Amino acid sequence: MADEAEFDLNSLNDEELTEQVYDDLYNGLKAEVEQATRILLKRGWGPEKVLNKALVGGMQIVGIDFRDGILFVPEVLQAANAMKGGMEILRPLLAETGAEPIGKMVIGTVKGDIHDIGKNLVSMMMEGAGFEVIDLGINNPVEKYLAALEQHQPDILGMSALLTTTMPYMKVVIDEMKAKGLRNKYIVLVGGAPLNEEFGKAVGADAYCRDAGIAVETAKALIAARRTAAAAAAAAAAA
Ligand code: B1M
Repeated sequence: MADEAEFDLNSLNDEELTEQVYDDLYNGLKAEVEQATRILLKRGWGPEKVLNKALVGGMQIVGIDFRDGILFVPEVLQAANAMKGGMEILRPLLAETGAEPIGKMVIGTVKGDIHDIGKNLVSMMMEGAGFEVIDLGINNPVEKYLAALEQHQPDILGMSALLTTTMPYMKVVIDEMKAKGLRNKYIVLVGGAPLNEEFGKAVGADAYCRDAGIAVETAKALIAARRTAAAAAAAAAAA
């Protein structure tokens, strides 16, 4: 059976194989998704291309059918598990920059929310861009975020939410940071499918990040701005 699948997948051209990944993700076939991921890499696709064209593309289809009541939670869980299989193969490749850490981020999905695929993707892309990432996982109450900030002293706090019912919890965390006088110590980035820029501003985040690539760009830009401002303040104090 495994041999048959191997033969079949290898015999497909890139376009057919991408379509096949969509089908295999849809059907929760983890081994096939992993195998196709390896084949695409072997054919010279970069890890980001495999991620975005094959895996994320396939998961979008799953999302549409979940929304429309064609797929249900057990099937979507299997699809998510298959996607994670592919992502695990890509993780070390995305992280392979060899660069010194350019900053540190604590990230987690907020309380009440167990979606973690997007957050994991952000973690991977941040690691790939040279950040050290401390991933708190899912369903994080405010206390856990605050404890992690104290323990790890990151540059950035990242929060993820995929539900309209859980995204307001980001404000709970930010308000608690304000109450404890911690808000300005950290850059706060938020993301997740139901959020938008307006929401990011309303909860008091530094930025909303539409996707993992934007999270990396935003993190780099805000860290650079913060370091420049700190250097200017230090120079002014010394003068
Ligand atoms: Co859920 N679910 N789900 N689900 N699920 C959604 C989010 C939903 C939109 C589906 C739908 O109806 N179309 C819907 C939410 C509706 C709403 O709130 N308006 C929904 C629902 C309703 C639910 C349940 C309530 C279903 C139920 O039980 N009846 C339930 C809730 C459970 C809970 O959390 N308490 C539930 C459960 C599940 C599963 C467990 C089955 C599974 C999660 C498995 C897992 O994550 N391990 C699941 C899945 C897989 C989805 C969909 C299909 C896919 C989400 C995903 O992984 N997308 C989703 C539909 C959809 O979004 N199309 C859906 C791929 C991922 C790469 O994208 O997460 O958006 P995304 O991440 C992006 C950006 O948003 C951004 O970058 C990422 C990468 O580019 N980003 C950040 C994300 N976090 C960031 C943090 C940052 C920066 C950027 O910080 C700096």
